[in-house]
Amino acid sequence: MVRLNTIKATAVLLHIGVSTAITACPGAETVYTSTEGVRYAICPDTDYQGASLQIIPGVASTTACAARCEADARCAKGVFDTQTGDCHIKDNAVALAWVTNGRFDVIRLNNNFPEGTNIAYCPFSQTSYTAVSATYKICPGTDYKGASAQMVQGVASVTACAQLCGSTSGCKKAVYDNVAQVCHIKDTYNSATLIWAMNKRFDSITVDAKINFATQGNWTDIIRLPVIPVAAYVVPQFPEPTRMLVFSSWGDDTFGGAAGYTQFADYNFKTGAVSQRTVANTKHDMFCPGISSLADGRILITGGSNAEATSLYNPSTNLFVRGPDMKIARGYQTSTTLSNGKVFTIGGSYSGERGGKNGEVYDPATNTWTLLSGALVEPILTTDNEGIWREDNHGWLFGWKNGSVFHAGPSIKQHWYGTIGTGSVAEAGMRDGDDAMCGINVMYDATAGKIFTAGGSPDYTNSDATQRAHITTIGNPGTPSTVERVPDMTFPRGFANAAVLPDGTTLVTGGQRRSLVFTDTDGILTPELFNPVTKTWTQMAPEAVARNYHSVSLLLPDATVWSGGGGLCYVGSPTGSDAKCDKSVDHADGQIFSPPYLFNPDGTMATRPVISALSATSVKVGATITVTMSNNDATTFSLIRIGSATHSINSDQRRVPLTDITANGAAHIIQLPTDGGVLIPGHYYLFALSSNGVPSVARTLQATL
Ligand SMILES: *[C@@H]1O[C@H](CO)[C@@H](O)[C@H](O)[C@H]1NC(C)=O
Ligand SMILES: *[C@@H]1O[C@H](CO)[C@@H](O)[C@H](O)[C@H]1NC(C)=O
Ligand SMILES: [Cu+2]
Repeated sequence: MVRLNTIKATAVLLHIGVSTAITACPGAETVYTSTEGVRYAICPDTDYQGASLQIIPGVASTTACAARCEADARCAKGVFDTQTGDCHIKDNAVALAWVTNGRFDVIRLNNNFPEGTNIAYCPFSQTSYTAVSATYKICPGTDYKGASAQMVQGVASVTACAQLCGSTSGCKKAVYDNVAQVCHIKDTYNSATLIWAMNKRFDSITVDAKINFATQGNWTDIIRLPVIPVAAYVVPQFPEPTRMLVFSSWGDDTFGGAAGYTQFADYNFKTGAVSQRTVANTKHDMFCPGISSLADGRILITGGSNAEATSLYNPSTNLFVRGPDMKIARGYQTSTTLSNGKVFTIGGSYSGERGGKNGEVYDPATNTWTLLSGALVEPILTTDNEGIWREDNHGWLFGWKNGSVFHAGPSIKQHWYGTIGTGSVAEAGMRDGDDAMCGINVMYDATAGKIFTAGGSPDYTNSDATQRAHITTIGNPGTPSTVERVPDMTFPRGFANAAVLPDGTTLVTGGQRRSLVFTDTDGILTPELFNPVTKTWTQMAPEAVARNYHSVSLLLPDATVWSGGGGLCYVGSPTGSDAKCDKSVDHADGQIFSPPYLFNPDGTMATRPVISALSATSVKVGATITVTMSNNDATTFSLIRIGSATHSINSDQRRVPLTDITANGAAHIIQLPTDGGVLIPGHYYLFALSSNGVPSVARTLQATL
């Protein structure tokens, strides 16, 4: 490809009169739209001063100049000289000064999303091309970011590139570089990790494989938020939740230091409404906290960047109040709600002093923390190449019977904590041969004491992730755990997230082949669904955005799953510079996944069972409730505790299948579990499932002591 000489400045010497620097178009802008739907804004009587890539003489009009800009894959900006008919083609490489000047009209690429933005659907009109073995969809102005298996030089057109993909074994995706005339062939190994993004220089080529909704599910378009959802929780609400609160740190997309305030976004997943709020009154930078929902629905957020601080969010007032400081300052600790309604936390050497972060308990009744001298942290440390700073982070904790806590990982061994009196710790069993930091962990069947775990990596970062998965079964506190290795995931995943679904399957989203904080390298876009009955994994439809470090997932009341976040760069303090930050791995967004159970075999939406009434919305652990259906097709019921998530930890979520049911027509009389260690007090989604496994929309049920 011949590189064109850079041609100096647009008519700087020809200026007549005074030109004023501007940052927005002072007049009325018009829009030029190409046949494919690529949009350019045209601002009359203004000029971009600075180097042009090319000057095309004899162009008839401003729109004709816009069409020439569109035809040139390098062109992001153009200037039309109304006196000479010169059309100046410019890119984004040189800074241009935008000024008023009656002689010129300015043209700029102005699509819905800026260049570089990740996308889930082609924003332009696609064309189809049938090559040797398959039909390809060609989406102009977009790129698949990620490793190429092969780069072929001197390919004349995008269709020639599609043809090349068609004749290359394993090629499901390709990218054509219109400037360098290079065809990038993407292989099967990497295709689960390719990120689709706006980039005018390239055209993306994809095998036109129809998603089978009934087996792979379906993702919404990307939902964009004002802050990176590093942490998130669903706000308890009757008859069903409608909102999620998500938060980052003091910055929407940055952290560092202890700033004493936190950026939140309030996202209503029913209406799509999004708003931002800064929470400053608790003087708590809540980046890298523990999160636990209390029996009364308040959310306790502990430590993080202001490491001793705690904040309590009250869903009935939508306000935060400062809670009592923890006895030990912590960051990256896990907390979990107990059978007696108290909250246990342990670990967290990422913030505050390092090491010795033994357990302590919060009692909501007295609003106090009590240190447990016998709940030692030492036994649960991993062996991390960064040392103690990381070794007590993100414990996999599950509140269980009689105030106990089962520790399922990420260390090699599992443990029992006692939280009564001065506390205790005892070994429970052997999980695996390697530490699995930031692996997924979920109690998918509390009635049977079943915990599912998978992925993670031996060291916190810069460490190959594992594909291994296990089911741990626990009985009475203090008794040995039983660990069963189950089939591996297809993909190794560090920093993945898990959401247990009403039918007991677990959806694992995101994660990367090698854990490496603040990167999207080898981020796995293909989720996998684990079925604990058949012990099989099924690959789901790919999500659009890599969800690695600082991502979350949460089950929503309509039995869909929110998956979002990733990124958040360290800049030292609120005045720090983000010059060294890779903003392309910041994901202030999410997508919602509809699992296969929501679809009929033909891909249409399945008819859901409908819960028309609950005999009570707030009941004691062990009570009996009557659930009335507006249709009779409900055969099984389950409770899933409403979740909170950060750093692959969601200690609030647990599924409690309901097994003691007497059906009487549309009414189902359900006996709830009698042990608060199984039915941890708090707010649950109550789901009914039809005989073919279609879940209802949940009703909220509060379990109290
Ligand atoms: C799949 O999701 C897309 C994006 O939200 C939506 O337009 C489409 O209707 C969905 N398909 C089905 C069958 O639900
Ligand atoms: C409950 O735990 C306490 C202390 O951890 C112990 O003394 C007591 O025996 C346990 N009770 C039951 C019923 O297991
Ligand atoms: Cu973090």
